[in-house]
Amino acid sequence: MKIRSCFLVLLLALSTPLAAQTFTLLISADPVIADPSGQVSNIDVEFVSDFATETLGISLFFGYDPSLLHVFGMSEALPGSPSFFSTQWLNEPFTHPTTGVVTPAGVGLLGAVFDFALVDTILVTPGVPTPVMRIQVLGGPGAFPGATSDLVFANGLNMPTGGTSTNVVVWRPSPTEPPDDTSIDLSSASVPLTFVLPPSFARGDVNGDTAIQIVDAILILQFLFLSVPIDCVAAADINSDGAAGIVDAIVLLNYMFLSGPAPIGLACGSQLLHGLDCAAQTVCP
Ligand SMILES: [Ca+2]
Ligand SMILES: [Ca+2]
Repeated sequence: MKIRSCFLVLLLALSTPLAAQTFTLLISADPVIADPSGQVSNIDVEFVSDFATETLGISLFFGYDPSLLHVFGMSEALPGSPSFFSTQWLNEPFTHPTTGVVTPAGVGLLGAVFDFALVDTILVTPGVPTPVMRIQVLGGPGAFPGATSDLVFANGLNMPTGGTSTNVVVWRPSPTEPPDDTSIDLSSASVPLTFVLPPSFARGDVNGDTAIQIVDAILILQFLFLSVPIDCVAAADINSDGAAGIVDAIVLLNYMFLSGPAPIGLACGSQLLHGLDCAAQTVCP
């Protein structure tokens, strides 16, 4: 996940002064669960151009408060298949192995070049958002319900690869004209994140009816083998190993009929979600 210096070199090599154009970022975010071990929330990033263009590449940098927010993962959402795509993020400070330079935690980056041959580019229609990436986040160790924190796409962040950042889109008016890069309009590229209570659920009460009964074990098996949906997968993860599996149905049946161990975290409340889906159950057994 290490961005290569050749990408930045390419950006510079492609740079030829043209008339300034405007690219704007659109950012939408789910509320973040205020629990470091809670559910993954998504932040989606798109960019919009105010003119028709071939887009050749993009680099984006963002900053966040690592005490409130942890980046869990990043994925690309670009149309087509970029020749180069790289992401990096720092939830902890980073010490460069050779220079010893320490970069503070709380920065992330994305770099994409759509085609090094400059053939398969992205054609952008004015005003139509182009998806760029999805950032998956968790509440950081200091997050609490009601907290707010901004995710900011900013120039000038210190990068672990050295130097500072500039958010830029590389584009050209047509295949016969030279490429240029334009800094993205960052005036709206900050999004306030809100932190909410984790879903409340009880392992074993898969249907959320306040009782643990054989129907709950049956629901786990139907979910696994018949693709019958359940609202709270986390409640079906009886042994709290991060997945719903046949062992969970077995452990639950052992608990009910053979005095086996109770589901881990049986008491209703905020519990480890392991990133599993869960629509909050509002009732407890
Ligand atoms: Ca139940
Ligand atoms: Ca399990």
